[in-house]
Amino acid sequence: MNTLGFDDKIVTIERHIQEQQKQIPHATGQLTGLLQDIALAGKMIASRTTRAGLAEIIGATGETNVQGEAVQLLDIYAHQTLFRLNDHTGRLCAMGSEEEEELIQIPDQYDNGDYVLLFDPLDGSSNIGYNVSVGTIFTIFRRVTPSGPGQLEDALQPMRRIVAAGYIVYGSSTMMVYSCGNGVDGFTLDPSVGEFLLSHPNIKLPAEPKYWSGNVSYYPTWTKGVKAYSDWLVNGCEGQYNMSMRYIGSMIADVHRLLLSGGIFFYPQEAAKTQAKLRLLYEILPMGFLVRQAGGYVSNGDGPIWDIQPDDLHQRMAVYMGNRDLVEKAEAFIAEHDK
Ligand code: AHM
Ligand code: MG
Repeated sequence: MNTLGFDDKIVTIERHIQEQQKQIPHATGQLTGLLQDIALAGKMIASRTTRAGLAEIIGATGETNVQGEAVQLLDIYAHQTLFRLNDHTGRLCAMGSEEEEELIQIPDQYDNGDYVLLFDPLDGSSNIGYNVSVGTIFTIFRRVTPSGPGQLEDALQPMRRIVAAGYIVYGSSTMMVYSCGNGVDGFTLDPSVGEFLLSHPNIKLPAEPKYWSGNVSYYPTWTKGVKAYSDWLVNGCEGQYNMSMRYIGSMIADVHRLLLSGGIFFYPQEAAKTQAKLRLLYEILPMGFLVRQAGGYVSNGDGPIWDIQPDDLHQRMAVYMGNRDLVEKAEAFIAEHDK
């Protein structure tokens, strides 16, 4: 038994990505390089987040991003690291970032490639000041336009078209979790050698859910159906499940826990608003893809998100993800009270 707790072999993320690529039809090696560069970006960002308590690094820049939120210095560092590692490789035809309003084009001097990379450079960044886990979320699509600079339609694709998605969570340890559509695998960064090593192979949501996770301080703003669902959870699910409640307020950390413990993570729409908070492309599609790959179900409260066609880079949506029966229960309450 080695120190990571598995018996026979040590698998680096590089090796794992190469093996995954063999199973993807028409893969040329570009995807392998792209995922490896994302892992490298994760290591570079991790080295900064662990120093985030230092005065010169932490703190807001004084600017607001396109979502109207205060921009943290680490957000910018994470965004620029991802951009600068990927703009010149010839693998991408465009990028999209939660921190940028428009689709990001590949600079003219570099070649355009077959893929589009979308990322939330530092999810949960409002938590940095509290030393709470934050993370980078990414999605990779194959372009749909034939060649040249990427277009909006290359980025606006549904969950079912994702080629690869994942996240790097900067917590008590740094982990990269990703899927190319063949299950979900998790790697822990060994800082002494600077490598992500396979520590959580083939992650599946446990059948016995452990935690439900939603910000109940918004209860007064919710619809009757969401209130009824939340009441059902708070009151012990009529004895059907033995769950406790956890909510970090950093989606990446809440969904990471969900993947390992089972349960439900939900962020509903406020009754009076037309849009919810979480971003479809940058947060819901990639994290939902992983939950689905781990055996779960992802809904907007009305039905599956799997086929929903995004219509805007920064579109927001309600989301319920986790063990299928718990998500379907939410849908049932919403159907009963809100329709
Ligand atoms: P961010 O991308 O600006 O960090 O915002 C998204 C975060 C999610 O990580 C988290 O699930 C949510 O906002 C928490 O929101 P709230 O504080 O309203 O519960
Ligand atoms: Mg985010």
